[in-house]
Amino acid sequence: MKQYLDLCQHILETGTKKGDRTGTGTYSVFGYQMRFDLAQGFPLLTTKKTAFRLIVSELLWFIKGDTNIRTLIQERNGIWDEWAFERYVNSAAYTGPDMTDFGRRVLKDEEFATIYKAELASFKEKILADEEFAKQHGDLGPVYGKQWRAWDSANGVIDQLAQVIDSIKHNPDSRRHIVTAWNPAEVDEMALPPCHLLFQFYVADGKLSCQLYQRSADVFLGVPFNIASYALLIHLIAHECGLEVGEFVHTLGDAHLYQNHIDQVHEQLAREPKELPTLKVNYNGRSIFDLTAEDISIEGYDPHPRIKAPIAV
Ligand code: DHF
Ligand code: TMP
Repeated sequence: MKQYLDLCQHILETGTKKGDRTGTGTYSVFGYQMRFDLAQGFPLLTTKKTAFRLIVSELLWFIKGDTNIRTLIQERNGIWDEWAFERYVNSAAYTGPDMTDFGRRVLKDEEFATIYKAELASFKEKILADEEFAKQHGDLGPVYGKQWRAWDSANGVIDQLAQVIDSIKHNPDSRRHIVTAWNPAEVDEMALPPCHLLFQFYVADGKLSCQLYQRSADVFLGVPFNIASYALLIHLIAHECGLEVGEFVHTLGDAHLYQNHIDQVHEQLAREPKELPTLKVNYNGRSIFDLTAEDISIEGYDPHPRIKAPIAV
């Protein structure tokens, strides 16, 4: 995973100081590409323990076409909590303490952080306990799962994922193996417009490759998840189509390090990468649409310890 460390180094050396939507501030470069040969091992960071379990849970959630965080919370996956919570506190239904600008205030104001944590915990409890509440307030809008599996069009609902798998199987040479999550008609309804927004598959020499365009990349927190998630997706689709795995090509638009991640990045850069782990999937003749988290695991993963960092909301 030298590619990833090179990206961090590149941003530290050449990045421009740039403001951003969250008010955190970043160092940013525009346009960058990494390549991962999946035959060389599974690209899960070894220089920082990365929660593979959460990556699997999120990817299966996309694949099932789900957009509600209830499923994630049931799987003890909190990675989308803040974005559902933000919608809830901005809705008429919310009557609790003032949560304006909670993402920033939680970092600066300890008293507020306590109130916020309690409020978020009770929100999550309600999502779990009350199905009706979850339907209303647990949904992130028409995000990835919706666009991948049920893009609304004048000609009916389009299952892009099923279609692309079909086209890889039956017309491997095609240059149109594309899935896009960027639906301009619906972007405004999404809790967060898609960051990983368009991917294309490519078949050559019996191997399946995929290139992703990511418009915005939180290099310390988001990108390690994004790399492993798409690597896993390639493995699953390759198996489904009777192909070997090829390369993951990761193309980034605004690639940034948040200013409050810089110490953590230096700590990580000082570490020596270790051997990459191996992916194990128990397919048992099932399709990509029927796999569960228990079927997917990683072997030989011996990373350096986790490095914590605050997420910009
Ligand atoms: N916003 C921002 N600013 N950056 C993101 O990467 C991001 N990613 C989203 C939603 N919004 C985002 C969805 N993916 C974490 C990782 C990926 C992710 C959301 C959150 C994260 O917090 N990772 C931590 C903790 C993981 C854990 O709970 O163990 C990490 O250290 O990897
Ligand atoms: P933005 O919508 O203003 O670009 O903010 C989104 C932030 O989330 C940005 O820092 C990129 C980051 N992000 C990732 O890096 N990967 C992801 O998968 C997601 C959902 C977000």
